[in-house]
This record gives sequence, structure tokens and C-alpha cells, in this order.
Amino acid sequence: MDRSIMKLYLVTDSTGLDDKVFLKKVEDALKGGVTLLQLREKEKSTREYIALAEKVHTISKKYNVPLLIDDRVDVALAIEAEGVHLGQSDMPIDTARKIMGCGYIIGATAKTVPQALEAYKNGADYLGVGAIYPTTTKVKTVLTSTETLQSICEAVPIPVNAIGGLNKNNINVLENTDIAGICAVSAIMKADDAKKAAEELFDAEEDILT
Ligand code: TZP
Ligand code: MG
Repeated sequence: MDRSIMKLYLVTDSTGLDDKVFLKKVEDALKGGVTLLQLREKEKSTREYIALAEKVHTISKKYNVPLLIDDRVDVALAIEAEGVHLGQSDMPIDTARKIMGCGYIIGATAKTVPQALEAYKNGADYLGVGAIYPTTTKVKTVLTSTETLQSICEAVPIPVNAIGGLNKNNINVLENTDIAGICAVSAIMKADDAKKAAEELFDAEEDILT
């Protein structure tokens, strides 16, 4: 997998937004330089998830940005997305790899070095690590120190992205780590101007990525 696609990874949150507003925000963010996109829906039925994923995929393809589906291998396969993101309670990475083959991107959440090594060994293409800061996005998570983040970067050869409470004003804390990029939800989804928010995050990353 090309490491450069990890630079600005938008994880969506459609909470409180109707489809039209949500899709416009996602498209604006893509215009602003998002390099990888994850559709993350926790409340939708399978049918609703697929319907929204199809719409999002039509947009992401216009910008040549891979679309990953959170949690759901079936939804990713159904809409021919570019991959999935799987957490510690989701389908095991090796099972997903068996079902999907090597043509799909499979990302994993890891909060410790052992979890990172296991995900890598089982075939994950990248890791999402965090939460680095407390987050306002609805998620069951604990904080991960930048020291653990760096230990994970050193433990595995695949790209590692930081996630959790990150915004343009605090990502400098990641400066001495070997991350491939950052994941953001609210810094982009809650911005009035998602394009500008993405541009600013992208630019702020210039100073911290090695
Ligand atoms: N996993 C760890 S923190 C998080 C997820 C999905 C949410 C990050 O959201 P935000 O709004 O960027 O803090
Ligand atoms: Mg999950």
C-alpha cells in the first residue's frame, strides 16, 4: 500500500446531518485534500449503511480517494469499496483477509504493541492508534501516549496513523513520531468549512511528518 494515502485520513460522522449536508461535507473535505476516507456508521441498518456507502463511494471515486468501511466486511464487499477498518471487537483481521483477498485494504485499530504486532502478522495494511487526546466523537476508547504510539511505529513495518482529538493546533505533539498521517473526525466533520479544515490539517502536517 502506498504510504502517502495515509496522510490525511477522514473518518466520517453523520450524526445530526441529513444525507445531503453530510455528502456535501465529505465532498468538501475531499476537495480540501483528504487522502483516505472511512465511512463510519454505528446506528444504521445494513440496508441504510449500504445505501449511504454507495453514495459516498460515487463521490470518493471522483477524487481518486480510497473508501474504507468501518466494521463491516459485508458492506465493503457489497459496494466494492476499497477496504475496511476493523477494531478489536470486529471480525479478526486474518478472517477478513481470507474473505476479501489481497485486493482490499484492511486497517486495524491497535492500542498496544502486542495488538499492533498481532494485527500486522494477521495481514493488516495499516494501523490506527489512539486516542491521543480525549475525543468528543462517540467511541469506546482509552488514551494512548505518544510514547506507545512511537513504540508501535517502531514495532511494525506498515503505516501507522494517530487518531483521537487531533486538530491543527495540537498535532505538533506527534512531531517526533514516525506516523504516516493522522485520522480526524470532528476537526473536519464539525467544521463549518470542511474544505478549509482539511486544507489546514494537511498543511499543518507538513511540519510534523518525516
Ligand atoms: N478511535 C479512537 S478515537 C476515535 C476513534 C474512532 C474518534 C476520533 O474522533 P475525533 O473527533 O477526531 O476526536
Ligand atoms: Mg469497529
